Amino acid sequence: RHKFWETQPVGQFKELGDSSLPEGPIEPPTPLSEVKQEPYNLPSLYEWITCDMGSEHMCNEVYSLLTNNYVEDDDNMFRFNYSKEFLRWALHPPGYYKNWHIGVRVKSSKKLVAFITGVPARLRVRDDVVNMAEINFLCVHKKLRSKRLAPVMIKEVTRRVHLENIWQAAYTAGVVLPTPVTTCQYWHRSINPKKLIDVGFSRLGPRMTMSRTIKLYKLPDQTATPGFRKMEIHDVPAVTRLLRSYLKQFVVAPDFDENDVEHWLLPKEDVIDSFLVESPETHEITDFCSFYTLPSSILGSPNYSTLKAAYSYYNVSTVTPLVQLMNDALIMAKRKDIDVFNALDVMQNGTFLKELKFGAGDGKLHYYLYNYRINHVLNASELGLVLL
Ligand code: YNC
Ligand code: MG
Repeated sequence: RHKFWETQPVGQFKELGDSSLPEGPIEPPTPLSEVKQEPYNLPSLYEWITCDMGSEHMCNEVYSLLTNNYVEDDDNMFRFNYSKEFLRWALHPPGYYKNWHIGVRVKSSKKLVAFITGVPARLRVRDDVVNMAEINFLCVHKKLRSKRLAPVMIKEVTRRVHLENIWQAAYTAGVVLPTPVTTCQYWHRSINPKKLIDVGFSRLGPRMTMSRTIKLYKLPDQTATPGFRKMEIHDVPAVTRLLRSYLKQFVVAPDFDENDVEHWLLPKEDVIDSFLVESPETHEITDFCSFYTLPSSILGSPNYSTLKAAYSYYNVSTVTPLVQLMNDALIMAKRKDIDVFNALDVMQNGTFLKELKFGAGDGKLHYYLYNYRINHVLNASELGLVLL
């Protein structure tokens, strides 16, 4: 069934439910001298390149490959439109390796036709903190699909990760592969329902009029929580402590240090927004919320070309009720002209989704680990990880 994935060190479907297999790495590391030193072979018309995303020209090429060929919804109405600034942020975390940003181009024309990336991350699985790669942005040009290029891309990124003495990876996909660690569901909170209905993202509910729908999703102009403000650079130590202590409860979660928090959570215009609650009395940082901005191209609308979407990232509540904190996040998203606020049912998100009028989407997202076995499929609420 899975000619490629059956050959890889990942949990296989036939092992599901066999809890006699040990949790942890599936294969031991091999000596670095035994890692293949040359790139895998590509069909002869193509060549490998390393994509320097700091170069404006290269970043533009990657941006247009993804804008025209990356992930679409099941009905092909929307396609992710990661901005160039977002791509740079996603691919330049602390300690990143330039040669994990891999392109394939046509030798003769130099046209970029495929892409895959890895970035380093420390992930904790139960009590085990593991150096991993997070793999993302796998994309093959529409005209080159179903030619088994993807397995070569995956083997090449794996080789380059191994050369850095890293043997595990985490990734997400909309497709079912051997074997999900957990399967999550997307939930959507309409902020601009009129546009969402116009472009076919959502439909007018039964016995609902447009004006009743607009009223249903209306949000206050002002946030409710005293001491709610944008995160700033001097907040990095306090946010790191808050987040580290919060993420301990999940089975799989990132092991963020202050450098990671500065990179992944400090606000960056139209890429990542983060807010916190500073107690007006004690000046303690008690709560935190964040979302990233990832627009989608609208493929068939005469009226609009872009759907502005925000995605819930990491949120921590210790004093402010999570429902109130996330309602304040929705208000901030609305102020930024976001049309829809999306969230997965990971972490404690299940406790605010219905109350804040999120509706369940049809899209599923599967989380995977490479070369690390987990014996029981996790519940989404046991997952403390959001990948971009
Ligand atoms: C996918 N998304 O099952 P089998 S997510 C992984 N992730 O293999 P071909 C995928 N594998 O089943 P196409 C996959 N999609 O025969 C398909 N596959 O064993 C498997 N779409 O290859 C598939 N981006 O080249 C099959 O298929 C084999 O031409 C078929 O190319 C696939 O970034 C793709 O959805 C996805 O651009 C590139 O359809 C293409 O269709 C495309 O004939 C639109 O491939 C964009 C899209 C995927 C977004 C993502 C995460 C990727 C994770 C990759 C796995 C990483 C493993 C860990 C590596 C490091 C290890 C260390 C240490
Ligand atoms: Mg192919």
